[in-house]
Amino acid sequence: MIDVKKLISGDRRTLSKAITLIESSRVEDQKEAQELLGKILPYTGKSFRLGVTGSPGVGKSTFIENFGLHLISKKHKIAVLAIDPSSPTSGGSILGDKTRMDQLSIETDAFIRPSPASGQLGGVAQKTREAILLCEAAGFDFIVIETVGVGQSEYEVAKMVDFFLLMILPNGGDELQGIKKGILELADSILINKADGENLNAARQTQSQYQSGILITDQSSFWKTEVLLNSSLNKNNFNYFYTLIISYQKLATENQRWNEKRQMQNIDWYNSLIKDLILYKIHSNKKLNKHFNDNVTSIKNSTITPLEAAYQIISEILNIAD
Ligand SMILES: Nc1nc2c(ncn2[C@@H]2O[C@H](COP(=O)(O)OP(=O)(O)OP(=O)(O)O)[C@@H](O)[C@H]2O)c(=O)[nH]1
Ligand SMILES: [Mg+2]
Repeated sequence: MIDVKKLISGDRRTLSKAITLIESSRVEDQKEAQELLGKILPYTGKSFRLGVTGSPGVGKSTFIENFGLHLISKKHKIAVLAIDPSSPTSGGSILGDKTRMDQLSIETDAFIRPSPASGQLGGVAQKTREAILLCEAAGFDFIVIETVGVGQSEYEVAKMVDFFLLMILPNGGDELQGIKKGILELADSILINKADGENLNAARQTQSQYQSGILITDQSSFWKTEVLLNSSLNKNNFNYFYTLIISYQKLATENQRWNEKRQMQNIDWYNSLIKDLILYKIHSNKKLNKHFNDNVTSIKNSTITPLEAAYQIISEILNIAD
């Protein structure tokens, strides 16, 4: 059993145990996890949720570590959740080592955790949403989610944060770095990283390329996406980004966008949970699962249309529920 009072008082061991509980796929644990989430809900929602994405090695962890230390100097408490979509079974072993963030992890006002890469329900990031809530209940007022720009995880992260930061290397356009068009549009800020030493000129060029790209795509909005240069070698750089995102929070709140965005994200989450739950129910029921697989074969053989196949499954679910 998780001690809710201890969790809310900010006890990090209890927070770790609570995250392990929500990650568990055992039915009893899931039930307890849902009860726990219900109890802590009133203590959630008061953080700044920041998502950071970018290709492997762009410098996300280094940036987050230094930015995190800056946040702590500003009296914030920071939780870092790292999603590694590349290792669905091991729970993030590839990022594991690199997310140590040695300096940040020894701070009492920091909590760092590789996030589960897979849950029974939903995509790679599903459980991360619940982990965010737990960290908030434990009093962390800045939640940073790191994800590599691989697969779908960056889209999922964009849908659960208040501010989405895309990190890019100097030189070599988006295609070379595997950056998807859609991701550029979701970014609230673009950071050209490693803007130091020999890279500085290339970084400035990349910055102006992206700036002109954004001018074309930008809609009239309360927020204009900025393209910034960063070098994590210079520790003085972090105050600018801090000021930027705090001003975002202020503007978004004044424009009613802050809450509106979160409400929409929650409704989106609710919708995707329903879809995931239905699929989960199908696969965890022997008879339904067989019917489902038989239909897959029939669809391949063109002996049934996908629509008819879906109707069959849904009416079988409804019959079971009666
Ligand atoms: N010159 C320079 N090197 C940097 C900078 N930021 C990070 N690095 C180096 O780049 C390498 C990768 O940094 P990470 O922070 O691990 O990158 P990451 O994006 O978290 O990598 P993954 O988690 O593997 O996707 C490390 O060797 C860092 O020391 C920077 O601003 N300038
Ligand atoms: Mg990293």
